Amino acid sequence: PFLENVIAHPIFKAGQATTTLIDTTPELFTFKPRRDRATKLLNFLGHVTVNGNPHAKGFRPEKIFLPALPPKVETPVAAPDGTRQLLLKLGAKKFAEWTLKQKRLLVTDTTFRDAHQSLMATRVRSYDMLATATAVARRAPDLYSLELWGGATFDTAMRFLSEDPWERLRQLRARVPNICFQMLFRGANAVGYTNYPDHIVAGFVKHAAANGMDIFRIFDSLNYLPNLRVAMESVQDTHAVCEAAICYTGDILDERRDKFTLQYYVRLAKELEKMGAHVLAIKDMAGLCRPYAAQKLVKALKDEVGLPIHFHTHDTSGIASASVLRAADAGVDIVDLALASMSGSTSQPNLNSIVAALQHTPRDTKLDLGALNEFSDYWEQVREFYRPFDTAPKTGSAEVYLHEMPGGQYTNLKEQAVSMGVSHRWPEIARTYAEVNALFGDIVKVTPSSKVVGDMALFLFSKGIKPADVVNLPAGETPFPESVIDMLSGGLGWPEGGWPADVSRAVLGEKRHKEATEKYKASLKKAKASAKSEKSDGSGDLKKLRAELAEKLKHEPSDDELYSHLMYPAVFADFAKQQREYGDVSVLPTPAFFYGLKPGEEINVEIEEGKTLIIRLVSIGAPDKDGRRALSFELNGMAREAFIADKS
Ligand code: PYR
Repeated sequence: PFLENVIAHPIFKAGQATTTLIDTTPELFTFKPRRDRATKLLNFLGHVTVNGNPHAKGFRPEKIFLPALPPKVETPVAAPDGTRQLLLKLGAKKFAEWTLKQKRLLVTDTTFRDAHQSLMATRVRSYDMLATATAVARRAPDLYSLELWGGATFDTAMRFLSEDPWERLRQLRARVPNICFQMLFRGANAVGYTNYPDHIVAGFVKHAAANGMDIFRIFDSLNYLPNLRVAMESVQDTHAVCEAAICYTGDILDERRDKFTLQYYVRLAKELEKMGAHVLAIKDMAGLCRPYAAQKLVKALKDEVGLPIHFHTHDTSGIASASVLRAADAGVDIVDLALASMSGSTSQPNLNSIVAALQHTPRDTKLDLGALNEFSDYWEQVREFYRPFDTAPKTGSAEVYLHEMPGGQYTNLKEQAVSMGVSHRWPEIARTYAEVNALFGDIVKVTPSSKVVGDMALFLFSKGIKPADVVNLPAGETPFPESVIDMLSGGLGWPEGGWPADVSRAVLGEKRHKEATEKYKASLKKAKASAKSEKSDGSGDLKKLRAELAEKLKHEPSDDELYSHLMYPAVFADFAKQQREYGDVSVLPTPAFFYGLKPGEEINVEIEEGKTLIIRLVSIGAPDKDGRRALSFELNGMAREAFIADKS
């Protein structure tokens, strides 16, 4: 440490050190305690063991979890080439043509992203994905893609798991060199909840593609297409596939619902084709696309649009597999499915069973069912670790056709109801959600518009205001949630036909309502006038933002840090602090991360390739007079202690 201090000293650095430096510079003898990685991890484990992980909702399991056994890999067999090599060889356009020519039904496995976003509030850690990733690359190389990033994963990785989302992407890429990686991208909202300036969206896309992302599914939460343009063009500037989505809501078979008709979706799809999409996604985020509607929609789109079609749905109703099979019959090219033990309910339909259903038929997926079943066995064990978050409904329910809530929102809103102490009134809340949708003029509901509907529903519910009565409230005088005010002011873009005037007036007040109406009219003109976005390069602004962040971090930020900060400034700041304090906690096994260790429990922690710590908790001491407990550990057989303030 003394030499480190000398070397780090400004006088030494400036090459002006003489032998008197030591005598004249007493601070050289103050040593920062060396907090190596192991010490930091022991402190983290100590804190969680004594006080619980603040993100584990107070759940303290009695048992010691056995590690989940990852699926077998026949080493050293290298991963065979897959869609990633094909994409890199052909380029996105030709890759899309290849996609179109495949007879087999192509499959995206959503286990690493939407499945856990929709079942377990997006809590699955990199650790559990990495443990099976090598097997996936070798034993399911015929998957079309792995959806593993974007959506809510970016935020929750930092916020609840103390993990760097960029590291997750790179580590998975290193283990899966052969299957295309796919992410969900919220158009102008990127991976956040608000609209970002064009150059931030463009910079984010470029950085993600450079770190291994291959397919970007881009959507807008109101199907407001101008919001897709910058992201779509940015993806087109990389090697990656630009998959543009139409978000599906309503029911095209119901003639009384004349807003979201077959013609509406076909028109959007044609627009997206013109905007340069390589692939078209049907994003049925709530699982509303019933089997015969799926068939009709896919057939119409296959007839009218020349792009490969990728069908995404959720099994909230319990019959989404039927929709997948009908879509397959109608010629859909790719479908999203989740491994058996991570499927069903608000997640995607069952990948393993669909593979089995299509065996020996013209749309046989050619995937290895035995391997998929082993993967599913692995996730069945892993899912146990996430019990406190695993709150999805146990069975399918036709209630979804009433409330139209996205799979990813359902468990979240229910959690909010629990925290407000009104979970027993869930059916009323679900009904209020549906009524708020009607109040807003029947809109597409997906992040972030779905969150606004949820915010409004909880607000009205807690105030005892009926949604239908909102238009009778004095204009602009009720303290509606900020998200509602922003959305009706055009902050997210515009729904088909704009917002209902009476609702806009009641929420915004007369003056702001008039301004919003003008803004809406201008947007209609602009949408017609501009064929291409007028994307500024924004490099000056990024430079400034970078400098501001450098000031905060006290070092030059990397691109990872810059984009994490730009998306979630407060969350990123907390995450960076946590990292300084405890280091990289993503290396810990999941039960240890959430629940700490029990006396006698031992874990292996690989802190880098080939460097493993064996950590054993020996005992937990009684609190001393200051309320601190001494925890005795063995670290690779050597005794170590950590002193932890007991706040429990
Ligand atoms: C998301 O934006 O996170 C969705 O899953 C729709």
